[in-house]
Parts: sequence; structure tokens; C-alpha cells
Amino acid sequence: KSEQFNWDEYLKETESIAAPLHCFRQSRIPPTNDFKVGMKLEARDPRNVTSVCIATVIGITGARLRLRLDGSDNKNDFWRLVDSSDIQPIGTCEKKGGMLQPPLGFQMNASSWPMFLLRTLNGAEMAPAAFFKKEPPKPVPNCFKVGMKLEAIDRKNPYLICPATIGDVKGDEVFVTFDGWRGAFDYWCRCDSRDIFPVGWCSLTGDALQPPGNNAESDLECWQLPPASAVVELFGQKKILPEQLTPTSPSPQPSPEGENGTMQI
Ligand code: MLZ
Repeated sequence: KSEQFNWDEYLKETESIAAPLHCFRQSRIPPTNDFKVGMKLEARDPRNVTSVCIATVIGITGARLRLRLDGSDNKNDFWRLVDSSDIQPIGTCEKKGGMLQPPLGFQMNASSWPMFLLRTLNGAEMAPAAFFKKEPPKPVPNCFKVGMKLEAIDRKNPYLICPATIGDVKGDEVFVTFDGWRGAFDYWCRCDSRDIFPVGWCSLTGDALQPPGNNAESDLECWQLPPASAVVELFGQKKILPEQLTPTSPSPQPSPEGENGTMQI
């Protein structure tokens, strides 16, 4: 495995600064993760946010849980922080007068849901209430500035946390750009999103921070064809003299492509 990504060196190299801690909706010290694989809890269905469902902890990564909704398939796992307001102990929904719902894409007949629910909870190991941590308050106002560095969840590969830069700021929103990936994974989110973390987060939680991609973003040299009049006839063949090729400023790249044209994703 390659050596740990070093933020201090990277900030110096890129002559940039880390976004201050108080900009983020994250606790200064990441919450402890006491959950164990197999424990059950209640979770908001990410694909149908008005539903509260039963979820099982499928994996643990830093301060996050990899969750799978009971009765759903294994293709829609999602990750939540242990201090996320999207998760709660089993029994919370009922206490509040709500009803547990089957997940979107429930694999059985809807009529079998009540029985399924009884079976899935019978003898289940329920995550203790003390494992759920209080969500930190919203930071106000948006204090991110263009160019600040951070760590952010790659929403296309949500198990990954990657080095990123604030590319734009508009009202309560920020544009998260992933270093070295030429825009392919960038997204807008609210400044109080739980998907963005201060520099150093992964080293505190024990998550593996991904290294930046290796696609240059600014030093690209693009070559433009000379006008037709500059194409000279050499031995009966049309040739372009190298000195007639003029470098131009980089143009936006549609996707991160490798030398052989294959996607590096
Ligand atoms: N598809 C790539 C992951 C790219 C992650 C980029 N994150 C900003 C891979 O599997 O390596």
C-alpha cells in the first residue's frame, strides 16, 4: 500500500489553506463508533426519505456505518455517520407514533411486510441507544471560500473520502471539486452537508483518505490545428509542420480518460 497522504506537504505544494473547522457540520472530535456488524437500527430510506425502515449494520468505517435496509437488495447500501439524524434506535419510530415502512424495492409481496418485520426483529441484536450520537448544530453562515481544501465523500463511490477543493460558493451552497479528477465527480451541496469534512478528519477516524487523482487540472497543454492555409504539401502528402501547431489554453475535459482512452473510474 502506498504511504499515507500527507496534507501538510500537499497544502504547501498547492499553496492553499484548509477550510476552518467551524465551517463544517461535524464535531471537532469525531464521534466514537461503538456499533458492531450485524446490529439493527432504524434508518430513513435514502431513496424514499419519508419512510423509516429497519437497517442492518453491514460494515464499519471510521465514524460511519455501512447500512443495508432489511428486505432490500445488496445493491443499495448506504453510509451514515454515527451522529447522523437519519438513524435512531429500534423503537423510536413507534414511540413517536410512526410506523416502520418496507424499503423502496422491498423484495417480497407488500402484504408480507408485517410478518417480515416480526421475523427480522425477532432475536435481532439491536444497537443500544448510547451508540447513537447527537448531530452537531448547523454552522451559520456559509463561511467557505473558493480554493479552501477539505475532505469529501465521493458521491459516486460513497465509501470513499477524497481530498477536495471548494470550487465555488453560492448562498448556502458550495461546489465540491475533487483534486485530480477533472470535474467527473464534482457536486454542489449545502455548506452544512454531512458529506464534507475538515482536513485531518480521516486521520482522526482511521478512515483511509484517498490520494488525489493524477489527472492534471491546470497544466494541460491542448494543441490546436493550424488553419487550412498553413497545411503544406510535402511529397504530395498533406503534412502539418510541428512549429505550426500552437498551444492553447486548456479546454474543459468531458471525463477523466486515460492515455488509451479508457475510463479510470
Ligand atoms: N473508479 C475509481 C474511483 C475514482 C474515485 C474518484 N474519487 C474522486 C476507482 O475505482 O479507482
